[in-house]
Amino acid sequence: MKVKHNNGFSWDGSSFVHLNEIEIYDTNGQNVALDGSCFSKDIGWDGDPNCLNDGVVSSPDCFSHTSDTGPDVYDYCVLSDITDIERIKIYPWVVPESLWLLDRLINLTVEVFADVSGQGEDAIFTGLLYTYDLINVFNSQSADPHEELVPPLQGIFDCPNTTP
Ligand SMILES: [Ca+2]
Repeated sequence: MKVKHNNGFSWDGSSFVHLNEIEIYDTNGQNVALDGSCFSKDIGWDGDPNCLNDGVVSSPDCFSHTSDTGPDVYDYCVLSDITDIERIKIYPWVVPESLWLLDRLINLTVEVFADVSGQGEDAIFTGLLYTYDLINVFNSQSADPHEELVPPLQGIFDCPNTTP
């Protein structure tokens, strides 16, 4: 499950991806992201993608942060098992004294894939199952997490590689 910048507008060119937590719930209401592994395309500015699934949703000090900017940067989490995803909840990185940072996240796309190989900037995502945009959901006026209900995923795809 991948969060990236959309190819449309960005705030100022400093369009990093920086998030606080990604929760991925199965149909039993369990946050299975906690058992997965999370990554950033590349890492800068003291970012740590392990903060994306550490169960802490509001720490200004533990966050992901890409090194690159632009439409091709992303964070993603790989689940440890085949999962029926019911909903996804994304918490942006919020620094109370610097809410303007949230304006970098005004145009995101979320994608759910069946599989990923490689890692970080070499990750290759295959089998796109579901996608949605988060346009102006996160900004300096809106720091709340966003929850998306994911419809039952249908289609035919190869068995995923569940080894991060
Ligand atoms: Ca966290």
